[in-house]
Amino acid sequence: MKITGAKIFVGGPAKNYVTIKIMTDQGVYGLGDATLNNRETLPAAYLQDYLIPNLIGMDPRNSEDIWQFFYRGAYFRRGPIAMASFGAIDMALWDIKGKLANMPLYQLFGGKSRDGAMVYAHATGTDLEDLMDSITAYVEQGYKAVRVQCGIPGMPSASYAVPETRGANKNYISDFSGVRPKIEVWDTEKYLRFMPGALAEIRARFGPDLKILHDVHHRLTPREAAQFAKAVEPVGLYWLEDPTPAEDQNALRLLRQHSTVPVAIGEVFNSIWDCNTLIQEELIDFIRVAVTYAGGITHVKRIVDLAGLHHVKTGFHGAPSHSPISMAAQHHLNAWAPNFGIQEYLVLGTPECDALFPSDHKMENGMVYVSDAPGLGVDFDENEAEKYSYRAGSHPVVRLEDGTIWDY
Ligand code: KDG
Ligand code: MG
Repeated sequence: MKITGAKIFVGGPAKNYVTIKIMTDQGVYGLGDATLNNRETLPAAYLQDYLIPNLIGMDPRNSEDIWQFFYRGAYFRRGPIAMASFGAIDMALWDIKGKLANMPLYQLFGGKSRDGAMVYAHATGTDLEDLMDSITAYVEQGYKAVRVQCGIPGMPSASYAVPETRGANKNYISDFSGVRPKIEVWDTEKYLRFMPGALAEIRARFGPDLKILHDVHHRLTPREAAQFAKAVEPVGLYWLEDPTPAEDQNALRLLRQHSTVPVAIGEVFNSIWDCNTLIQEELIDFIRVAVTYAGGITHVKRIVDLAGLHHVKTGFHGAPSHSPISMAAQHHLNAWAPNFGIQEYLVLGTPECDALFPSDHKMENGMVYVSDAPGLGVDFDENEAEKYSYRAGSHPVVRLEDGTIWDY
């Protein structure tokens, strides 16, 4: 069996998805997602110029050898662009394998460990009451877990994932006005003064059962993160996400000495080498990698197994960054993983997105039910894809009030 060709598509509704379709001499094709927010043309070029010419003629069933060929053969290894590109090929090869076996991927991993996988939604508000309304709306839809982000009184501009106007939804993934970013202004002191009390009020309003998550988006120093974690301990958070910059893995030691709040990290990690110290030293409770940026199913499955040895659960990244193709790969991993924790979930659901990526993975009452269709269980409509093209976008850049650059 041989790979005969592959096509790349960049574009999508409200987002530039990078989709690969790998064709074979037996008519079976596989789909993969290489979307890398606001840098989408780079994995597309890596795939087109370097990886696809090598793929042609390879046996698609040898997904492990193909992964090793690209990873170890690259010499300059890792990094989000390369790993997103390898990840997309890997997903597509697993898709082909599942279709050949006539089985959904979770069966190839070892079968189901659960019927439905719990997901969390993103609640947000310009102020606490606006946020409470947003949480209420998700609770009424049956969500058991909600991430909460709130505007901070006196903060000079809206901060991460918080809209400028009440009741609005924030598209914090891409501002499509071009590659020059908007500037957001941040003030740690105001955040530290306000946020612990806000989280306590949310717990008081919604009671003990709601799983409350909060994302600091890498903005605190180790000492501030330890102070914050200690202050929010009585809230009983399900997790505290990215309290410190991801590069500084030592930062978590101080937090761990001062608090037992569960920590979730890893959405910007792209290999097992970024995770292994944090996992093996048991400095985190949830690993946030995504099949897209972390080398696909083959590599993420290794991370999940390592995590399982150290009481670390999965909490895969699922911001609208990822297309329904990589979300489908995660649905299969979530159905199987013995150490599954929770899934961030925001992608499916718009009619345009469903038309471009038809699938019967289902979301009900805050749970995802994986499809039983062979392979990934998601398709890609090339005619629909013609409606979309690449649009340049950017994430905001963050500065302190005096102009100093800070982490986004
Ligand atoms: O592109 C950046 C987003 O993926 C990120 O800001 C989302 O932090 C995020 C989250 O937890 O979903
Ligand atoms: Mg995050």
